[in-house]
Amino acid sequence: MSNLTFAIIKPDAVKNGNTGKIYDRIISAGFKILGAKLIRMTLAQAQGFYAIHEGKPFYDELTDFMSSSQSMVLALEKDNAVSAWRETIGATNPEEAAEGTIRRDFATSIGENAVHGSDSDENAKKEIGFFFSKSELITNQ
Ligand code: IDP
Ligand code: MG
Repeated sequence: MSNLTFAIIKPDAVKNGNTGKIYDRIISAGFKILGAKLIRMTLAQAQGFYAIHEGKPFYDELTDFMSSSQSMVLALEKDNAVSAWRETIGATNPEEAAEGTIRRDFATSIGENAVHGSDSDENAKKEIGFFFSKSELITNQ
């Protein structure tokens, strides 16, 4: 089990003014923020990041959406970070997300669902490396 995961506050949540509220959820759920930055993802970055979904019917919509405006990328630390963060964000479809989860409270649809969370330790490592250089991560506190 690793203690790292990767999160994105997606363009819908940033646009809707929910960045601060989602930060509060991250902190009150006990995660330490090791890295955070506001970016405007390029289409090529979105396509690379979501390459695993290439060919699925929602791939173009997803990569267009993720590159449509600003998002916040975050490296998070907590015991069992991957499963703890997936629990905090809830199911992909906000209609199926449990009460009190971020997607239940802030997502607008299955596509524009407020946040991303890694699905495995291996992918968490890859995804953090996709958006952060080593010098951008605070690992010595
Ligand atoms: P996850 O984000 O909960 O891990 P994935 O299945 O990995 O869900 O899908 C990645 C992202 O693709 C979702 O968060 C959502 O934004 C989008 N997505 C997934 N399924 C659909 C769909 O059926 N319609 C539109 N967008 C979808
Ligand atoms: Mg996923």
